[in-house]
Amino acid sequence: MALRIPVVWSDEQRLHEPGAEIWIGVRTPGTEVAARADVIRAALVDAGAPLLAAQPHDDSALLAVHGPELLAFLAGAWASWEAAGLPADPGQDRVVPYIFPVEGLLPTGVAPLEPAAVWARTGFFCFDTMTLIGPGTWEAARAAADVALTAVDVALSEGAGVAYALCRPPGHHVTRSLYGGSCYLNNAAIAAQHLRDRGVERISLIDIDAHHGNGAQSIFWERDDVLTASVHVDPAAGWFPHFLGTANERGAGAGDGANLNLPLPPGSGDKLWLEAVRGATRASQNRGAQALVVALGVDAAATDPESPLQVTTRGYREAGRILGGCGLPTVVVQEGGYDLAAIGGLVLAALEGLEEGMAHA
Ligand code: SP5
Ligand code: ZN
Repeated sequence: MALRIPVVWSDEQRLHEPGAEIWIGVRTPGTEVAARADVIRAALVDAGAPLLAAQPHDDSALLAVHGPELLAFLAGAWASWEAAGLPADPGQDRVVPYIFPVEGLLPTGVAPLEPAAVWARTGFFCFDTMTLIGPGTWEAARAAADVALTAVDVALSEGAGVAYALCRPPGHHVTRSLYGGSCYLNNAAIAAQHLRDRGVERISLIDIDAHHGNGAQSIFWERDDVLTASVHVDPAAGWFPHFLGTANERGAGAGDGANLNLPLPPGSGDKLWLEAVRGATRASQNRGAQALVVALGVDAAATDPESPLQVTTRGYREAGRILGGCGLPTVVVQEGGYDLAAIGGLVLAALEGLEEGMAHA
């Protein structure tokens, strides 16, 4: 039977070419490549899924989640880098940071200067050295946000109830004011906020990428209208994003109790991972969620080069069933997943499971 979930896509997303990742000072090949989206799209189209073009949305939908300074930086970063001549001298063809305004550098009450030097500005907006900007990066990231926003509109439209946003570059590591982790705009958080702005009062954002969904956690930290839950390999065991993602982080103020982290030991397989997915789903039901955003990374798969989790294709199918079992309007947003030979089948399995789960809800 054909997959019925509409797949939202924009060709402009292919324009981002990371070129490389700078890891411990070494220039290694970029992992978040356009071919990722190509193989996922091919698998879904082969399975019969309808493909929809993203519709342009106003910047206001991005500004509801991100600071205007971050958006202005991202939109102009490549042009400034090029105008400063940096691709020729010293020969760096991507925008990359070198100094960061980390907390301990600044006396209490002293805010960092926004650097005047082009080469220092990147560290004001970016938290790692892995997430490079080239000529088409902004166009692609902006298109990915439109893909997520369009998926919300489709899911809320008569009859659909569900849509898959084939976003690339991914987004779940981006906070209100900082990008990183191969991500530039937080597509899933933008989708959740768009659901709120279209009148859905309580949302759950469940992140099953192998890495902690630190971006949405931070963006919705003090809010109780968007539950954020993340199932990920334990950062305390040595994994990205290293500095946060523990179970102690529960939200604050009005959002106290509205963030749920479910870190798993490296090597965890279907059993532990699916228990955590069930835990996130239960929490979402207990809080009375009326719509679901799923940040779907398929890098928890056993063959993925970027994570030590050992989830199978059957595991991803079952996760889809569990999430679909909520019977809520659902927007699935693509995050990580780097094994080009596997990710098409993994996303397809998750979406087939979701469709099954929704049918039985
Ligand atoms: C969206 C997403 O899945 N982002 C994950 C980014 C995690 N990157 C951390 C990379 C850690 C270093 N890995 C060494 C690979 C060298 N190319
Ligand atoms: Zn990931």
